[in-house]
Amino acid sequence: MKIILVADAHSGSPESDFEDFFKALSAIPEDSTPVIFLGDIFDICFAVKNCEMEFHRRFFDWCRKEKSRRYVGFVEGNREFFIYPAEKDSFTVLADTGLVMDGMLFIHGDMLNSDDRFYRCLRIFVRNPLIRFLLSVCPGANSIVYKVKAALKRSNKKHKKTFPEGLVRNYVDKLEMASVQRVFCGHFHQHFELESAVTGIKITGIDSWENCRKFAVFDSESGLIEYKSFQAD
Ligand SMILES: [Mn+2]
Repeated sequence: MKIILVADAHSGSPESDFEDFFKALSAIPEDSTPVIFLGDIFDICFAVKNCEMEFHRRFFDWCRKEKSRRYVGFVEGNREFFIYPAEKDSFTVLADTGLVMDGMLFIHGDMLNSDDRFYRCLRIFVRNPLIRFLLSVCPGANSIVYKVKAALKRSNKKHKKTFPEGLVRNYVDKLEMASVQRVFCGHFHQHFELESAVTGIKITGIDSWENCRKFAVFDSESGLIEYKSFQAD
């Protein structure tokens, strides 16, 4: 079985506009190959009234249509808020932290870095029903959204300079999910593979669409990943 993995498009920012991403998405062959989104598909997305943009809706509509022919999974990234559970009808499976399919665990990857305390606090602060309610009733909500985005950028920059190999290794060494053999994540904007000597679990980091303009295709029979650019004929 093949699975298309899409990570970190960060679409909707000036550097990575949504139209380019949507073109690639629309060029995915019309078959039953599952597609799993590993988060940060949007540069920022609050799936709340007053904050939602037209292109967010176009993406959710595409997923809702596609889920009738294929499995469409979505794991929220650290730039995405309240998609879970609001958009659960748009996907086959929608997860806020991770989704499991056939012995594979799909996560965004933002929670691997246990050193990033500021981020962990911010995550708890922003992801709560009160904030969600305030955003939905406040007409100036978009300006708050951009403040959160700026704070995330500062925090991520500090922790993105070097790839935290030790932390990633530590995560798979300690992972206790009996059915899981392989883990896939985005977030680090680079391709990597690590195998735990303790649990034997392999973790694969998927390069970002923002960087490489390609989607990853995982072949579960060979265990290999190939990056492909999808373009309309
Ligand atoms: Mn991320």
